Amino acid sequence: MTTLSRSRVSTLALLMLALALGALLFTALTPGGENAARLGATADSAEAAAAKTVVINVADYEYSKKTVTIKKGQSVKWVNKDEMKHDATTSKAGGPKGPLLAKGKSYTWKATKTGTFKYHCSPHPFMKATVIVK
Ligand SMILES: [Cu+2]
Repeated sequence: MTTLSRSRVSTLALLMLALALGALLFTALTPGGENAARLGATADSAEAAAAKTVVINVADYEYSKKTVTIKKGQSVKWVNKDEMKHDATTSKAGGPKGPLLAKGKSYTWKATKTGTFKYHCSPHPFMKATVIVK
């Protein structure tokens, strides 16, 4: 073997190694075809669900959003950030009727009827807000 061909061989070997490493890295970093499709679908549906849910924080005896307008089929999620327990409830049929939430707990209500739902907090009737479902 001449010096030239030996160097050509080692260059080829290096290239092969680089390709193999690259392929390995690619495999490690990107999920396989079927998995990718499944992961994509999961991400999409999670995203769609998130887009359909309006989050209202309850803090300092207040609902963070006084009026929210959503479409039928969308959800509203109340998250209690207070040490005090709160809920979000209404006597109106089809409206939210959440349980008393301890700090960090949440209640999700899916709007199945159109209408204007004024709701309040049972132990603190001065806490009021409205969800409009169109
Ligand atoms: Cu309250």
